[in-house]
Order: sequence, then C-alpha cells, then structure tokens
Amino acid sequence: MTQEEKRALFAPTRRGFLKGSAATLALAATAGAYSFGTWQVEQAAAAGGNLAKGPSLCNGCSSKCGLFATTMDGRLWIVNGMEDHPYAKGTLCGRGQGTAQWAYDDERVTQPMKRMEDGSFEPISWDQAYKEIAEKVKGIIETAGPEALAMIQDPRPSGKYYTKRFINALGSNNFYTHGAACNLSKESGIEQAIGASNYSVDWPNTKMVVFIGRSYGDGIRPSSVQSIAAAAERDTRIVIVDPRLNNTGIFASDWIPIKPGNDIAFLLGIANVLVTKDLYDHAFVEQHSVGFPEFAAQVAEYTPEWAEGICDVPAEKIVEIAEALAKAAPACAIEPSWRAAFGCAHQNSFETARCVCAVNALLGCWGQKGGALITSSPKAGEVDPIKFPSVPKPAGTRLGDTEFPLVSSSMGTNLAVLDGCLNGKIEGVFFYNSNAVQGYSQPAKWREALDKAKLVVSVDIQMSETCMQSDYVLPECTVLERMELPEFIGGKKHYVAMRTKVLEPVHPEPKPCDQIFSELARACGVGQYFDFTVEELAAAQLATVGASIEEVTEKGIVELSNPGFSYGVPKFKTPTEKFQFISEKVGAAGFNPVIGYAPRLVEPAADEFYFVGGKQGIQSHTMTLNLESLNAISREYDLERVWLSTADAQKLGIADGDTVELSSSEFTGRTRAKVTERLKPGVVFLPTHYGNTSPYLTRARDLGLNFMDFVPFHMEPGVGAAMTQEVAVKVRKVG
Ligand SMILES: Nc1nc2c(c(=O)[nH]1)N[C@H]1C(S)=C(S)[C@@H](COP(=O)(O)OP(=O)(O)OC[C@H]3O[C@@H](n4cnc5c(=O)[nH]c(N)nc54)[C@H](O)[C@@H]3O)O[C@H]1N2
Ligand SMILES: Nc1nc2c(c(=O)[nH]1)N[C@H]1C(S)=C(S)[C@@H](COP(=O)(O)OP(=O)(O)OC[C@H]3O[C@@H](n4cnc5c(=O)[nH]c(N)nc54)[C@H](O)[C@@H]3O)O[C@H]1N2
Ligand code: SF4
Ligand SMILES: [Mo]
Repeated sequence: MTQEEKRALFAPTRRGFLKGSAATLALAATAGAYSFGTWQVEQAAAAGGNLAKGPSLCNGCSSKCGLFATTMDGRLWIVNGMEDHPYAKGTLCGRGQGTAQWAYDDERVTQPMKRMEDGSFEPISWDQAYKEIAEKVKGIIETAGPEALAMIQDPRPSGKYYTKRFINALGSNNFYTHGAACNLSKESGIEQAIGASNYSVDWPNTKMVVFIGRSYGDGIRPSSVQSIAAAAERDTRIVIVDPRLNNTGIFASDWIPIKPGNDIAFLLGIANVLVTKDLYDHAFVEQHSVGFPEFAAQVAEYTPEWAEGICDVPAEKIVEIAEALAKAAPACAIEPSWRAAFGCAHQNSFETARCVCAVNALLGCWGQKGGALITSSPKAGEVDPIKFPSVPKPAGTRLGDTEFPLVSSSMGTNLAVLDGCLNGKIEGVFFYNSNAVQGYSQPAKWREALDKAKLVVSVDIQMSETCMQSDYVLPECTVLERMELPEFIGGKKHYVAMRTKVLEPVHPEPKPCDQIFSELARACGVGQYFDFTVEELAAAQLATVGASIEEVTEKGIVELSNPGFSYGVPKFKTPTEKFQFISEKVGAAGFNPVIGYAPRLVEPAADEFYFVGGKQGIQSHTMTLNLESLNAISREYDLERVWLSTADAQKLGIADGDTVELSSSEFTGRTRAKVTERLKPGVVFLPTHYGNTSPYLTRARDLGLNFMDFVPFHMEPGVGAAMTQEVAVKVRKVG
C-alpha cells in the first residue's frame, strides 16, 4: 500500500472501518510541513496591534517543546513551534496549542486555598498559608522526623530543582517523580541491560523498526511524528505490535495484534529464532556483552510456538519478523517505547524492557547507523558554592528504595508515599505539577491514604483531584506567565532552552514555583538555601556551559558545544561496562539474573476482557480535559468512548454508540461504546484522559471514565510501578 492510500484509510472524514479521529487530525497537523500562524501574525500587524514575541517551552507534556509566543497589545495572539528545538522542529501539537490558552482559562485557581473541615475550600492569604504549612511541617519533623515528609512532582525546569532543594533542606530524601505511572519499569529495566535509562532509534538511517505498544501518532511528540513520516516515505518497514491498530498505523507496514502484557513472549520468541538459526551478531555478543551463554541456554526454551501460546501471535509471524530484522541489522531496532506496554503496566514490565534490549543486542544494533543509539545529555554548569550553597544530603534512604531495590534512582516509586501514608511512615506530602490522585494508582486508595496524612500541599494551576485532597492549594502562574531555570536537552547534539515570561500575569496572586518554594523554605526556617533569585541561578548555570542568559532568553534555544557523537558500539555504563544479558543486581534482588520470561499477573476469566489504555492526540494525562478548546474536540468526536472489537460487540449485542457498563474488581462505571475492527477481540481499550471528578473543573467533570478507577493499588515487584493494566474487566450493555 502506498503512503497516499494509507492516508486515505485514516482520513478523518472516512466513516466505518478505520474511522478517523481527532487524534488523526492532530497527527496530520504535526506531521505536516506547512507553517501555521504566519497569516494570523500578518492579520494582527494589519490591525495595527502592538506585536511582541518571546520564547518559552510548552508545558502540555513532558516533551517541553520550544515555542515562540506572539502577543498583541499584551494578549496572547499565537504560539508557533520553534524551528531549532529538537522536539518541536517547527511544530506544536494540538495540546500545545490548547494549553497555551491556560493563562486565560476561567477555571484556574487564582488564590491560595485552604480546605475546611467540611471539605470545601476558602481563599487564604499567602502569608497565612505559609505560616500554617510551616507550623505543620515543624510539628511533623519534631514528632516523626523529616523522613515523614515527601515530595512528588512531574519534572519541570524550575520545579525539579526547587522542589528537591526544598524537601532536602527540610532533611528528607523522599523525593519522587510521576514515574511509577509512566516509564519507571521500562527505564529501570533498560538501566540493568545497558547502563543508561533510555535510547533512541536512529530514524534517518533505519531500515526496520518494531514498536512494542508505543504510538507516535497518539502519544505525540512533533519531532517523532516527523521522523516516522519521513521514514515511511522511504519505505522503512514499521511494525506495530499493539492489541489496537493505533494512529501510527498510517505509517506502518504491519499491525501485529497481541495479547496485552504478553509482549515478553513475542520478544523472547524473536530472540529464540535469532539464536537458534544463528542469525545474531557474534562479534557484538562476544566482545561487548556478558551472560550470553546463560541467556542462549535459557532462550532455547522460548520457541516461536511457545511464544504463540502465550502472546497469541502466530509462530510463523514471529519467525518472519525475526528473519527480517536479522536481514536489516544493524540498521534496525526495537523502539524503546514510553509508557503503555511496559512503562508501568504489568508485573513483567521491568523484565520486558530487558528483553527489548536483549533483542537489540542480538541484532548488534547498539550504537550503529540506523540502529539503537545511546546519546549523552548536558548538565547545568557548576555554580558558586557560597551564593548557591549545596543542601547537605539527608540521612537515611528514600522510602521505597529498600523494598524495591531495582527502582531507577532518578525517579523512585511515588507509590511508597501512598503506602507510607497508610502505614503511618509518611505524614506530610507536597505535590508539584502532579495529579497523583487521579493518575498514579487507584484514586480511591490515594484518597484514603491522603486522608490519613497530617499535611497535604499542592502547587497547581487548577483545582485538580489531588488539590481536592490537599489541605492547602498554592496557585502557580501558568507557563507563559513565568520564567524558569534553563532546560538542558541531550541527544546527538546538545542544547539549552528556556522559558521566559512572555505574558504579564493575568491574575495578581499566582506566583512562579521558584518564588513559592523559596518563600515556603523561609517560613520553614531553611531560607538560607534559597537566598538567590531564579534569574541569578539561571545566569550562573548558563555561564559555565558557554551560553549567556541574554542569548538564551532572546533565542529561546542555543546549541551547546558538540558532544562528539559518533557511531560505533558505545561504552555501556553498566557495572561490567558491557551489555548485560545477566545482571548481578537483578539476581541480588531475588529475581532471575538472566534476561528471560516472566508472566503477567492477571489473566481474564472466560467472561472478562484484558483492559488497556492509551493516549489521544489532543489530550494530556488527566489535566487538559477542562480546557475549553480541547474539551470541545473530545465532545465533538465522542472521544471518551470505550473501544470494543466488532466480534466482541456482536457477541454482547452491543452496537456502536450504545451505553455500556464496565466493571472490574474495583469499580463499575458507564460510558458509550465505540465498536471497531481496530481492536483485538478479547481486549477493551479505554482512552486515559477522562473521568475527572473535581467539582471545580466543570467542563471535564463526568465526561467518560477514569482508567485508574478500575485498577487496584498494587506495585510491581522490584521497582514499585503501578501495574496499571493488571486488571480484567467485564462489559455489558445497559442502553
Ligand atoms: N497525546 C498525548 N501525547 C503524549 C502524552 C499525552 O498525555 N497525550 N504524554 C506523553 C507522555 S508523558 C508519554 S509517557 C507518552 C506515552 O506514549 P505511548 O507509550 O505511546 O502511549 P500510549 O498511547 O499510552 O500507548 C501506546 C499504545 O500502546 C498500546 N498498548 C497498551 N497496552 C499494550 C500492551 O500490553 N502491549 C502492546 N504491545 N501494546 C499495548 C495502546 O493500545 C496504545 O496504542 O506520550 C507522550 N505524548
Ligand atoms: N488517568 C491517567 N493517569 C495517568 C496518565 C493518563 O493518561 N491517565 N498518564 C500517565 C503518564 S504517561 C504520566 S507521564 C503521568 C503524568 O503525571 P502528571 O504530570 O501528574 O499528570 P497530569 O494528570 O497531567 O497532571 C498534571 C497536574 O499539573 C497541573 N499543572 C499543569 N500545568 C501546571 C503548571 O504550570 N504548574 C503547576 N504547578 N501545575 C501545573 C495540572 O493542573 C495537573 O493537576 O500520569 C500518568 N497517569
Ligand atoms: S508534544 Fe505537544 S503538548 Fe507535549 S510539549 Fe510538545 S507541543 Fe506541548
Ligand atoms: Mo508519561
């Protein structure tokens, strides 16, 4: 099929089989090479408005794409993706456009809020909020020690610095990212194999790429969409392994519908073919790996027929894919994925990540042109230790690290905080840019846990479900209204980018996070570590990496000195300095040290379904549904619907658009059905952006179902991830 024919198949106007979605629209905009916005800017100029332009970084998701915001008479007029930003490459996705409007949103939180006895919120002054929070912090430290405090944040340029400094200054090591509900298992597993937490495909030169539950067309980053679009034009073979034909399908040559959570068997089947048919890279394995003999012995059992029995992919297909990969090697790779199949979803996610790395090792594609690249990242420069004193490292270990010894040290498992609140080890929790309650494990369990804590504080821009569980909500100004610390970006080339203040604050009270945490630190008696402004720190961090704050704030992004990337087998930063088919650390943690099979936890009974989730192009996580423009798209296209396969729908007597009831061991809820050929029978797919419950978010509230409500609170052994898809659901027609 030509690319043109495929596009026609996915076109948003087409009804019936492969009916297009708003996600496809967003994707088309992202892949397109046309420039958006020139016309608007011309119109503004013609209207005689006073135009100004400043750089920032989108906060619509963790990609933090570079953008230029143009204002007319001080009001936001248009945002454009930055040409030189490696993730934007001149384009913003639909969420980038939508979230840019947040400054003007009518349901922002615009004053500090305090939760009353009856659960309602009252405005409170900043000074009063700081005073009361500080009293509680001091009380917790006195009675339970600083280790009873924790900070959970989704890393942002200033946020990750100030929140860590704050919690460490109070004497606690309990600093976590959102990772347990995103990519914690994957990064932890990859680390054990290659000594780095991630890698990338060398898209411009690759001949074949296999996706294991990752969709560039749904979990969007503009540059990724552009890379895959260009590769598809070159007839690169792109294989999608996914129970659902996702919106990357437009670029794909194969769709392999797989039983969710069983990707590990597919990968081991491929490994078996490569080893038993002697199709693997002997030179790589002999010179650059440890544990291959043990791995090869074990892999002998994982025949394609064995794999078929587990993952439901025909043995012949596994053999064909393995042989095609071997033929394309080393200019091919298994893509590293991000969240879905093995980021945090299953009991075997950590091990699946190791298996992905093992297949790449057999293909000898590490560091090769067209293969899997491990690149480096720049860091903030050294700063004057008198002006910016380091915070002494708190004593003790971060909660969760002992029980989950394989957890990636840069993330930790935030679910240790949930557990810690339940068992009394944690008494005070801070959240920054985090809607943990709605997204990191079962919301009911988070509520139960946070109800037990003595102090919960959220720094947010709207009254999220986590804010609803907080004693104090401190409003941050939105992203275009604030400057932040420099953001350093790695890859084949190194860059530094910055958010600048392009809009004057729309509301008087919200503050940027550097100010909030510095002031809170002063109130808590640790202000000596915050005796500088964000401008001073930014300038200092840049000065020692050869960039100036003037240059970065003017251009938005600056390329740093060339890191000297070159192709060739990398030096693996593992303890053995080799690729590890065997890991001593994994063995010491009580697991099979040799990369191999591990089962998923929950198998659906005869009347149950596998339950999988995924992104939609125009929404982010749990936070964007209340934005007027993005909410309107979801409603117009009925995007909140649950997907059922045509075969299953027929059996259950369900037609497209019918209301259905979904129930798991944890939760029962209703929504409408989307009946489609694009889903493997036996599987139910629910988009993950719906079911907000906060009464303050009136547009989002009660639209669709929240995936996480259905999932029990449990943690993946070894790493402590949320195992977000270890649950089965029942479906029945109700209307
Ligand atoms: N639109 C949008 N884009 C985003 C984000 C967003 O929120 N919205 N967030 C960003 C972030 S933080 C992340 S982590 C990435 C996530 O990016 P992805 O990991 O690509 O995200 P998903 O859409 O969750 O999952 C991709 C596919 O995996 C499939 N899948 C689910 N379970 C399984 C399984 O067990 N096996 C296999 N083989 N496939 C499975 C789903 O059907 C789905 O099509 O997206 C980034 N980009
Ligand atoms: N139900 C569900 N859960 C999920 C996901 C999902 O798609 N659905 N995705 C998973 C993934 S891949 C990830 S990466 C994580 C993401 O984890 P989070 O980043 O916690 O996810 P969000 O749900 O986007 O919540 C972000 C919160 O930050 C707030 N916020 C937005 N902008 C700002 C700002 O400028 N300043 C401050 N202080 N706050 C701001 C939002 O209002 C929201 O409350 O969630 C994971 N959990
Ligand atoms: S991928 Fe989209 S939402 Fe995410 S940072 Fe880039 S433009 Fe913003
Ligand atoms: Mo994520």
